[in-house]
Amino acid sequence: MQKAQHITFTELSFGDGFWKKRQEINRTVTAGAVYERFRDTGRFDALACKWKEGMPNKPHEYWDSDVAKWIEGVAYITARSRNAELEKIVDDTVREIEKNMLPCGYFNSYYITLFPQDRFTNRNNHELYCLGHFIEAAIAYKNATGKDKLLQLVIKYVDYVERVFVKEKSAGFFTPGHQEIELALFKLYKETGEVRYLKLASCFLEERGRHSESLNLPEFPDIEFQSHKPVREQTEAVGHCVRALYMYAAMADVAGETEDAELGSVCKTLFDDIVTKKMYITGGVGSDRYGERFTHAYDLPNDVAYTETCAAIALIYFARRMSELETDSKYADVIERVLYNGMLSGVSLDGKRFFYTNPLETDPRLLSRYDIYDEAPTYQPIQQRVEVFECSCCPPNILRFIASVEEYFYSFSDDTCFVNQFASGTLTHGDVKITQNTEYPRNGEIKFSVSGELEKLAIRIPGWCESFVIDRPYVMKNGYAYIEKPQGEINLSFEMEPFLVQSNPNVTENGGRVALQRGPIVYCGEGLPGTNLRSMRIVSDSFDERYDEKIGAVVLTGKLECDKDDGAFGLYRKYAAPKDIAEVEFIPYYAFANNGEREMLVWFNV
Ligand code: FUB
Ligand code: ZN
Repeated sequence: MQKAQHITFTELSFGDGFWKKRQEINRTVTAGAVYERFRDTGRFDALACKWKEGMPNKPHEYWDSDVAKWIEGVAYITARSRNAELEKIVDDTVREIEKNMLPCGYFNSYYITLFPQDRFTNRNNHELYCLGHFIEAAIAYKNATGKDKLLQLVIKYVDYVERVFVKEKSAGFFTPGHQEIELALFKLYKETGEVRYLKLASCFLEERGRHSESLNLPEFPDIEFQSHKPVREQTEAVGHCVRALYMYAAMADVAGETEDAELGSVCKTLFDDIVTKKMYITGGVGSDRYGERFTHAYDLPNDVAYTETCAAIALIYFARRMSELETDSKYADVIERVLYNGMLSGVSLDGKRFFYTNPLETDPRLLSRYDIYDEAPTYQPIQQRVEVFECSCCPPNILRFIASVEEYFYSFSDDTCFVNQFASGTLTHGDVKITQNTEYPRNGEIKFSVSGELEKLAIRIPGWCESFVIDRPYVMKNGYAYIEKPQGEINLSFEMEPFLVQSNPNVTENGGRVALQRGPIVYCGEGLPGTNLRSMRIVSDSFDERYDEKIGAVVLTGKLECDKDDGAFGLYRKYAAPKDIAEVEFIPYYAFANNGEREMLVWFNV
C-alpha cells in the first residue's frame, strides 16, 4: 500500500480564513494567557527547585510537562515569526533546567525539590512523561530558533534513562506509568538519526504488560494503563484515553518505520475499535471521569461525557500516523471530525479560557441539583471554560497543537500529494507549489492551483460529502480523488447542505435522537432561559443559514416542535401531539459556552 509522509508545518502558510484566524488568536492571546496562569501558579518558578515547606505553590509531579508543552507551542509560533520576549522566557527557563539538572543528566523539578533520593521509584509519578514533553519541546525549539541547549540537555537525560532502564535495569519499574516518552523518543530518533532512541521507544512498548509493575494506585487495575497484556496482544482501546492514544501513536510510528506488519495490524484493530464503537460524534473520546477512560462499546453518555481535550488531540496524533501506515481517507476524516469539533471546543473563541472535559449536553439546572452540598457527590462536568486548572495539561496542549496544525493538511508519497484538509493557503514542498483558495468550511468551493514536478494530486473526498464536482478527470481510490498531471487550476465543489445524523442503535443514550451536521462541523442548540431543548423535536431537515463573524462559521436556525407549559399543564397530562413551534439557533459545537451558562444539546429528539 502506498505510504505517505505528512508535511512539515512550516511548508504551509495559511491564507485568510478559519485556521489563520485561530492561529492568530493562539499566537496573540493563548500563548500569553497560558504563560501568565503558569507563572502565577508557580509552574515556572518550580523549575528553580528552590521551593521550601511554607512557601506558596508547592511543585506538582507533572508541572514540568505543562511548561514543556508551553515551550513547544511557543517554538512553533516562533518558527513563523521570532519573538524576543517569548524566547527570553524559554531561554531563562532552559538555564534553570541546566543549573538544576543532576550530574547524571536527570531533571525533574518535583523530585529534585522534594524527593531527590526517590528518582524512578514510583511508576505513576510522571518522570518519563515529563521527559517526553521536554524532548518534543527541545526538538521544536531547536528547529524554530537553532538554539539547541535544551536538546543537548534532554539528550543527556535520555542517555541516563537508557542506562537506568535498559543497561542497569536499576529503576523501580520497567515501563512508564503514563505513556508519552515513546512517541517523543521516536521524534528524537527522526531528529538525530540515532537508532538507539528508536530502540528505546520500542523497548518501552514491548516491555509493557510483561511485568507485574503496579502504579501504586490500588484503586486502578493494570488495564487502566494498558499494562494488562503485551501491546501486540491488545485488541481493544481500554483505560485512560490520553495514555492509550499516546501509546497507540508511538506503536504506529514504530510499525511504519520498521515495517512491522503485525504491530501495524494491532494499530488498525485498535483504531477501528475506537472509531466504530467508542468515539463521540465530536471526535471526543473518554466516556467516564473515573480513570478518564474508554469504557465499553457504544457507551457514550452526553451530559457526563469526559472527552478530555488532550484525548481529542491524541486521537489526531494516532490517526495521522495511521494515515502514514495505510492510505485511506478514513483517517483524515477522523482528523477533520476532531479538528472542527472535539478539539476546538477545548478553547474559547477569545483564546483565553479552556475546557478540560467537553460534554455534549449541559443544563445549568443540573448543577443546582447539589446546591446544598459543598462537593457534588456525583460527577458533573463544568459548563463554562476556565483560565487554568489544577491539572492544566489541556491548555498548553491546545497551544502547541493549533500552532502546528498545518502538518495535517498535506502528505506526500513518492509521486503523489495527498490533500487531507482544506483551507486557503500556499504549500511549498520542494519545487511543488499548491495553493488553495477557499472559505471552507463556510462553503465547499475550493480552487487549487498546482505547479512543479508532481505525478498525481489525491484530494480527500470527506466521508460526509454525498455529492461533489471536480473539473478534471479523476479516479476514486481509498476515499481520494486521484488526478493525474494535476498542474494548473483545479476547481472542486462539495455539496454542503446541513444533514441529520443518527447513532448506531446500540448507543442507547441517543435512541430516537439526531444530531445536526453541515460539512465537517457538528452543531449544538443553545437554549434561552426557560427553553427545554431536551423536550423539543426536530421535525424537518431544512434550516436557515447565516454566517456569524464572531464564531467564524455558518449558524443554522430551525423550527422545532415543542410543548409549552402554559401553567395549566400540570406535572403530567394525557399525551397530545405537540402544537407549539420554537425557533432554535444551532451553532457549531466548538463555539458553545461562549455566551454564559445556558442549556446546550447536541442530540435532539426527532
Ligand atoms: O497525568 C497527566 C495528564 O493529566 C493526563 O494525560 C490527563 O488525563 C490528566 O490526568
Ligand atoms: Zn489534558
